[in-house]
Amino acid sequence: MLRDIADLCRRMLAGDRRALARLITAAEDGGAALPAIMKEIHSRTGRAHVVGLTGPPGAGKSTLVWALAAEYGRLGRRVGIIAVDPSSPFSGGAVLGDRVRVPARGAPPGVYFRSMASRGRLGGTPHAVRAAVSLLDAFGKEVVLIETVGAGQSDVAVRTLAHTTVVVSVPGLGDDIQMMKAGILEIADVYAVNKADKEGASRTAAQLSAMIDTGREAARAMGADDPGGWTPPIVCTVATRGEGIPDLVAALERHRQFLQRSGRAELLNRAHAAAAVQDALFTRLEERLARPDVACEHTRLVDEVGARRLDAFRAADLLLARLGASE
Ligand SMILES: Nc1nc2c(ncn2[C@@H]2O[C@H](COP(=O)(O)OP(=O)(O)OP(=O)(O)O)[C@@H](O)[C@H]2O)c(=O)[nH]1
Ligand SMILES: [Mg+2]
Repeated sequence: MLRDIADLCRRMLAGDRRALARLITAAEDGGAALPAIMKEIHSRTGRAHVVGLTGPPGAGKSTLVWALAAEYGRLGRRVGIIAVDPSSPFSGGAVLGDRVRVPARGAPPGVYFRSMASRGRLGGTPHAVRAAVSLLDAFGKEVVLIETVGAGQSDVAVRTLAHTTVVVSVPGLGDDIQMMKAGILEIADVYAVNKADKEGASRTAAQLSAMIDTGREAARAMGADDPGGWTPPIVCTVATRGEGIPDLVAALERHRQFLQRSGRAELLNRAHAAAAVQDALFTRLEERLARPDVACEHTRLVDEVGARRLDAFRAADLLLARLGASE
């Protein structure tokens, strides 16, 4: 199987789309394929501009992603799209009927599209998405767009993959903005106010703008780092008609250039590497904990902690000692 992976990687690197698709599937299946893929391709990655789009269900993220891909295509850029489907019925199930999974007219030429289940993993974006981004990057995609639904942690996790994060909102979402304030608004490098053909787009844009100012003042008052000379632009779009899309692409390009110019690209690259190592470490740990002898000891220690005979940290130390010994 692992020899197959190496062979598929060679074919993918030579431009074979079917090999690319099979590798993403293998990454989704997890197991030993994932490390085998990363071993083959990691050194070939790091070139793509990875853009994460997040926002409330039904905001028009998919439509926007397709419009962006078409615009990048017109500019001669090679684009890959990953749509992370929430597997939880809680986040987005209600708007399923309204979803644009794949537009009827199909992908714009040269665009690779892939939908992936998030599997509801706590902590959001799973390894498979990270691997898929790496695969598209190694395949030669210059821009990778990732759509995640802004209803859980995955939208925050997307930052551990993306260079540029776009938060999509829609007019009249006063309450949602309140909700988003709590977390996801802060992660935006660029704001898109989509459905600008509806009432109240400029009011929503003004609210966002006021919120960015307040957030910055609060951050300054708390002595936080200066955001480094980047003010997140707010772009109004009508994704269904392609309006505002060239402006949005221009904003994404400006952010990419800002990252390069300011040295932040390096810092981001380091942060992404740290997140990848941490994920890999936890995966390895989970794998080892699943070994029958260790799993048995694990259960016993949990019982001990439950019975107040042992505290959780001591149990963890004992387990780690056991893992070291079982190497
Ligand atoms: N009026 C208007 N409708 C839009 C616009 N953009 C998208 N829509 C519509 O909004 C609905 C939802 O669009 P999607 O692109 O599926 O939204 P989404 O954010 O990807 O939705 P989920 O992935 O389900 O969270 C569809 O019926 C789109 O046609 C827009 O700019 N204006
Ligand atoms: Mg969608």
